[in-house]
Amino acid sequence: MKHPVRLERQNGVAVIAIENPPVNALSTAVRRGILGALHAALSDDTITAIVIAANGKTFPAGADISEFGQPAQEPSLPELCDLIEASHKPVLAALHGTVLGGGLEVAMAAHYRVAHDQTQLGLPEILLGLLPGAGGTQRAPRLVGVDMALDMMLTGKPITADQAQRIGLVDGLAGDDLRDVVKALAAETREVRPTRDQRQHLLDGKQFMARIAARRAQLRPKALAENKIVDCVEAALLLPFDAGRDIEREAFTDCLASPVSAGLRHSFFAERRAPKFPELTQTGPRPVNSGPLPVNAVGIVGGGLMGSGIAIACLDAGLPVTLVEQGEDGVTKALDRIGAHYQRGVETGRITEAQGSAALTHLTLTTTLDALNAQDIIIEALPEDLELKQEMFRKLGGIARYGAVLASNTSYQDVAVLQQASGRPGDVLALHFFAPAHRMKLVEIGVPRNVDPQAVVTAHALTKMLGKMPVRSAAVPGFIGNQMLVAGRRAADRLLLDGATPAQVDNALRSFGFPMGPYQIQDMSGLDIGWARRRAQPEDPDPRYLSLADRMCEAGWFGQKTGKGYYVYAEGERHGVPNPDMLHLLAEERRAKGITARKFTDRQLRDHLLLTWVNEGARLVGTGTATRPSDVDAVMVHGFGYPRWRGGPMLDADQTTPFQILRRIEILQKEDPSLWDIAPLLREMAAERGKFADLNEA
Ligand code: T1G
Repeated sequence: MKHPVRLERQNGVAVIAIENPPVNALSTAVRRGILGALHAALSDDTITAIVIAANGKTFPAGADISEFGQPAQEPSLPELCDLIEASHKPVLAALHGTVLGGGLEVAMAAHYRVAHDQTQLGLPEILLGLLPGAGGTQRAPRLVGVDMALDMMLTGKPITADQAQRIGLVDGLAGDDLRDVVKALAAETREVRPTRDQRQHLLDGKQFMARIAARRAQLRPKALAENKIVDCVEAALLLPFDAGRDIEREAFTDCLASPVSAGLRHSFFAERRAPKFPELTQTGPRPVNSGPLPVNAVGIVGGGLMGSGIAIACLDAGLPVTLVEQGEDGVTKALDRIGAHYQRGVETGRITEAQGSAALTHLTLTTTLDALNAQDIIIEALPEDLELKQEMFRKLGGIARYGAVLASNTSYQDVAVLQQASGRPGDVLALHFFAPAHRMKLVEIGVPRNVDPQAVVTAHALTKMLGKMPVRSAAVPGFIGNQMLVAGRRAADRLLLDGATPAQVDNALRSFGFPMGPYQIQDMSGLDIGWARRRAQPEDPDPRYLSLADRMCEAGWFGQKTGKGYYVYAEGERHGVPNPDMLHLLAEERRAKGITARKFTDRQLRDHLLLTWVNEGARLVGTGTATRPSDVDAVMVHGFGYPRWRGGPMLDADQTTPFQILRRIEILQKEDPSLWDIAPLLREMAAERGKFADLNEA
């Protein structure tokens, strides 16, 4: 492996050049390389100044997050930063790209900093449930003052090079000649300037402490990393540098050990692992007729809620869209929906008038399906009716250009039927967007067995162009997300049958961190949707099937849209109160089934659903529907509001251990055999004392 750090010497200046793509993360090898180069430069009498720079996309974008949780390796980043700062020769940092976290801490330990004018600089550790652990909490307030330091650390948001220069975080800016500018500056620099000795922002202790108190008052007491950040910045004022740095070290260790940080770090990697489809290593995207991109024009069939949302996502990515709707009325409704989105964007200042109109110039609305004869991908977004979709794919098969990809936005129809209808099965797959499609990052790509891998790569490329996170699923009805959802709902309904109420289940999941509970969500999306699907399928033979939702729909209670569902909603209200008539129907159903209601604690309700999701996730991974357990986590977090700082059900399972999970499910299975079909993979994991994380590198 090429050494990740090189030392170049020129005209008395030593350049320590880091090369550890893709983001020059400060791994153990990089830290050792920097240390070795630093020692060599310090002991070389011909060298009068040292430059730290990086090749490739960016100056280090942080510590190597993948090393956290492993035994610490010398030199630690804090030690390395202290050695850089203690250099008896001036050290200058040449900054470019996204200088984040530990990367910015290395820069702040240098004596001078010059940034390329397009550089972003930030301390985003809070997004990982951490804090800057390499001296950042002590050096940032010394360089930029208490307010800016706390802003950067508590929001995690980067600032521009201009802002950084204005607040004194960098001493100067440069263009593409950054490296030469910094080398020239180094050649004439003789003075060291240790950041730890900078005191200009610490002189007004009273004002500093007032700012600390004000910030502390805004924090939730349980927000560990946020409170620790304020404590460390307070120490920067009150204590000598080394004592403050020791407090920071302790605080960092506490945060690193917290479940919140474990969950956020898990999510960080899960979101980057999910888009790693096997097809990407096999082939490239489909050839296109015109344009430089894998997708240069998109066709959409259906301008309803989903079709319009998908159109907006494509228009926002600068892609021309041809949207086909039925009849002039359909076209008008679609245009109203899409136009209203851009109108709202202009009114709220999110976009300019010009941006709104530019996006709309890329939109062609038509009633003519033949207009879809040139696009690189066509996305069908019709209602969930198999015959309707089948007929559409039959038509598209004869209209779409040779090589175009045909994607269905279906939630749970059988993609194989659409492949067959199209007459070109190799071109057909599913692109399951989540509503609202222009905002939700998650897109499930449903991959049928006999689809052409190039078509998958083209669909994957489109999702990345839209700034989304593609997750691969076998093309089975419901893919990953809806199968997890249906399993959870089935388990929740069993809890209602046995004595819980919808409000109790909703409250239990909200206190776990979900924004909404399953029954609130069903009221919001409309109970009639699930009802229509159930009526299209054979009657559920399960004696413990809860027919409450069917009874409610028969009574015309569809949820928010009818003002009555699991909850009753006052006019225009989105928050309802439990529907007493629903509770009456529920009590009747229990009586009819001879069930005496029992009490559940929040914890019991929550654990019951968690165990259901883990078992279903294990089934989806075991059957190859999902590629890896962390994909199931990414879908639950980004599709259904599972708290991102918890990582997901499969991470939760690892923290309990699959062995324990199986034991607990076996107890529940005795009480309710038909609900618990234990996934073979879970049994395997338990028997081997393994962890689901062992399968994440798949
Ligand atoms: N460590 C290890 N791997 C990293 C990494 C990091 N810090 N940052 C990115 N990667 C990997 C990522 O997993 C992916 O891998 C590839 O790089 C491209 O990432 C002590 C404790 C820099 C803005 O939080 O915000 O320093 O998929 O897809 O969209 O105080 O990566 O190729 O195998 O995101 O161009 C603080 C996290 C760390 C920055 C680039 N730093 N990274 O975005 O690429 S903690 C961060 C990002 C720390 C110190 C503390 C983004 C990016 P793969 P990507 P991108």
